[in-house]
This record gives sequence, C-alpha cells and structure tokens, in this order.
Amino acid sequence: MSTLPATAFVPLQEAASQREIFEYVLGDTLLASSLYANIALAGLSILLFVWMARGLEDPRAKLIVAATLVVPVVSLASYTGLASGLTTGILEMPPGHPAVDGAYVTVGGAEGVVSLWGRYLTWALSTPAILLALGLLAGSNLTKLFTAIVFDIAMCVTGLAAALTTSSLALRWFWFGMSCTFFVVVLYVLLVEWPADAAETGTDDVFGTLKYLTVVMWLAYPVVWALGVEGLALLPVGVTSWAYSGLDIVAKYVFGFLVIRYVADEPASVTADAGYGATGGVAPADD
Ligand code: RET
Repeated sequence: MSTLPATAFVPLQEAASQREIFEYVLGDTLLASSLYANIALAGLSILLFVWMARGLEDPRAKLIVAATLVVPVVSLASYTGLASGLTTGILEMPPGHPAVDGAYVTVGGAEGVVSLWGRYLTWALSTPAILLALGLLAGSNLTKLFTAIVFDIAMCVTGLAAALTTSSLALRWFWFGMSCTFFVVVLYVLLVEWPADAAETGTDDVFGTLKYLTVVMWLAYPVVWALGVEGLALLPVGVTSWAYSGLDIVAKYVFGFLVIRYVADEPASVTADAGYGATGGVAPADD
C-alpha cells in the first residue's frame, strides 16, 4: 500500500459558482446598484433613441442611428452578464499584487478579487460602434474608420488580457501598457484626422463637442483600471465598478442622445449622396 505525501491533500481553490457570485453581487449594495442602474438606463436609452429617430429616411443618417443604438443594446446584455455572475469571476491575483492584502473576498470556495471581466469583452463590441458613429459624422474615409476600429478592438482585448492574467504581476502591466499604446492610435484619429474631415464635411460644431466628450471620458477608463481593484487596488470593488458605470452613462447614453438629436435635427448635413446605396461609400474602380 502506498502512502501519498501530506501535501497531496491540501485543498485546491474551488471556483465560485455563477449563483454564488450573483448572490454576492446582490449582497453588496454599491456593487449591485452600479450594475442594475445601467441595465435600467440602457433599456430606457434604447426606447428613447428609437423614438427620437422615428421618421428618418436617409440611409446614411439611419446608419449613424443604427451604430449609436448598438451601444445601449450591447450595454444591456453586458450588464446583465455581469450581474448574473456569467461574466464576473473571483480571480486569485499573482504574488505581489496589492489586492492580496486587502481587496480579497471569499465567495463559495474561491478567494480572490471580484473581477468584472465581461466589461472589457463587451467594450470590444460597443466602442467600435461609438467610433463608427463618430467617423460617419465626421465624414471619414474607410481607411481611417478601419484603423480606429481595429486599434480600438485591440485595446479592449488586451485590456481583457491584463485583467485576466494571473501568472505574473509584470505581465498584467505589460498588457496594460500594450492596450494604452493601441489607445494612442485611436486618440490620434479622434483628435487629428477626424476634426479635419469634419471641418470639410461641415459637421465640425457637433463633432467638436462629441470629440471632447469622448476623449475626456475615454481617458478616465485606464485611470480607473490603474487605481481600481485590478490595478493598484486603491479603490474597493464597488467604487471601481461605479467609476466605470458613471463613465459609461456619459460615454454611452449622453453621447448617444447628442448624436441622435443632431442627426434628427439636421439630417441634411449627414445625408448620403446618390451613389451611397450602390457603393457603400467606396469609390468605384475606373475600368
Ligand atoms: C483599459 C485598460 C487597459 C488600458 C486602456 C483601457 C481603456 C479603455 C477604454 C474604454 C472605453 C470604454 C467605453 C465603453 C462604452 O461602452 C481597457 C481600461 C487604455 C478607453 C467608452
């Protein structure tokens, strides 16, 4: 008969079930309200935006509205996933992470940080829609639209990698740095390329407002990541979550309201020309 060494019986960390996480979230009023408030606001925004855009005829104006509508639609699904425990997890941080001595919680059999990782995943769907609406308003060409959107998706996916990496603290920050580098490309298009296009298109007034709103709000997201539970752990999970939720309210719903109000009031400045339906905005070849 062989005897196993005592270490073989050290209990392994168990994963918390979705139900345990769902109940944990409900029990933390600050955290729960940061999620449920956004579910309600996303639903109301969808209804309001559809109502505001009723009667629009032009296909390009409708495309801007459709892109803007994607944002609360994705948000509704995103926050439902977070609140239900489907896209929220309890993650054990790598050695040396500041949360280990303070921000750890025990949920079911798991001990770690409450990670609302579904946010980063769904940003990869909602932020391209925001950029599509902005680019169309500015009168961007396809090259700039593609560049902004691809680097934006890369920013979100590497942000997700930063949040989910548990092997090494240095690697978490390496992913964070990579995500910030991709963000710089998005900022360049927003601050340099599209303002020039908007001036030519004649939408520079509304684009100027939306550009500042977007740049100021978006810059705060990496700051919240760095200060929140997943970064330096200076903010507790409920405050981190509310910081993102508050930014989302302005960057998604207030933003969407301003876009649709402009398109509904002045559809002429964003109207498609005759070739739009046939070419989708791509110039036909000469031959
Ligand atoms: C992360 C962490 C890694 C570094 C950077 C980030 C930037 C996130 C941004 C998110 C914007 C989200 C919006 C959502 C609306 O639906 C991923 C936080 C640069 C800019 C506007």
